[in-house]
Amino acid sequence: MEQQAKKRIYSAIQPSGMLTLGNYLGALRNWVAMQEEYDCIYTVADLHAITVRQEPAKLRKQILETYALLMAVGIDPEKSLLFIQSHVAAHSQLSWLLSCYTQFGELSRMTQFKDKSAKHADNINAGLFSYPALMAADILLYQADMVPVGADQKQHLEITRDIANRMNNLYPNVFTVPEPYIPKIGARVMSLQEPTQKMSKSDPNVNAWVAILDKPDDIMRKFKRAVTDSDACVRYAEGKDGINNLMDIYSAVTGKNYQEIEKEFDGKGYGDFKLAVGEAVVDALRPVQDRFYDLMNNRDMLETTWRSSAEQAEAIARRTLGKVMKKIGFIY
Ligand code: ATP
Ligand code: LTN
Repeated sequence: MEQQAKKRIYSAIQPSGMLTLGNYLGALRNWVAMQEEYDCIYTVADLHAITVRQEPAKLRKQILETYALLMAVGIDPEKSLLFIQSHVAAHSQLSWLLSCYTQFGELSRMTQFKDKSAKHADNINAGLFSYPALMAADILLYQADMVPVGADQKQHLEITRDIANRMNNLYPNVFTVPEPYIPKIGARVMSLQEPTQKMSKSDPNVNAWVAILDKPDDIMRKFKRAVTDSDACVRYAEGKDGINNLMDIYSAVTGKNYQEIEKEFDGKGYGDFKLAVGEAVVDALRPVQDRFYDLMNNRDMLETTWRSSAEQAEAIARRTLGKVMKKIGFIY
């Protein structure tokens, strides 16, 4: 019997500074798990990053670190493609083509555009506005079947689907219309200081979030200071947002369920629990950090890896770009 091809997954992350425990438990751990079942293509979205002003040396460092960190968490370039978006020119090329099939009105409705243009009022550039056309190009170039995205990117995936359907109506079968992928497991990690808000690296209060590369002492300090409640009993319940969040984190890194955690800390105070969560997170991140620093000392290997992945990606991307250009009417 002919073997059915694996479904293809595409995802990307911007190299916009420190990745957090939220990015790790909510997104990257799933990226790693999906490699076993799917044909995965992962990208460091550096072209997206310049929609807000970047300092050249800092951007270069962040692209390199984000790439190394993706390998350190377990993305395996032998199993998946892992490359830097700007290394495959077809992303920019298809983005232009798609932007001519994307309407001003629909781009104006994007909440990320509205938020970011309010935040960067001095630099509301055309790239920030047409950001979704580049994201659609990323996904559609590889004819991806599924895209794992968090809540904040759902609207961008919707517009990608609209663009793909519009193109398919004009030029039959040009694109696969991607589905959102909702992972089976996936923690939503909340701020350690305001546990009703999601943990976010752009939070100016550094005690609210844990970076994947934070030192053990800093991780322990942040957990010791985590906001809890006055109930003094480790149990999962409505209104106990701080404790619920710590239980979710503990569960995600140890594999224990709520019942097991409640039993383990029966009769113990929050102090003991916070220490245990901190230590479990330190233990979970230690191998990632060790691999990261090894990789950063091996720049040649990183370069060889991203080049090889980009070459393989390019072969797929050029095929799609050629098809689109021919259908539109270019002499290709
Ligand atoms: P920012 O805080 O600057 O908006 P971010 O930390 O939300 O950035 P993104 O780059 O927008 O990070 O997200 C990358 C991926 O990580 C997305 O898939 C997103 O859903 C996931 N993610 C980010 N924060 C969390 C969190 N606290 N819990 C679970 N998943 C998260
Ligand atoms: N916009 C996304 C990153 C991103 C992406 C993509 C995600 C760029 N291209 C394609 C999924 C598919 C973000 O900022 N999180």
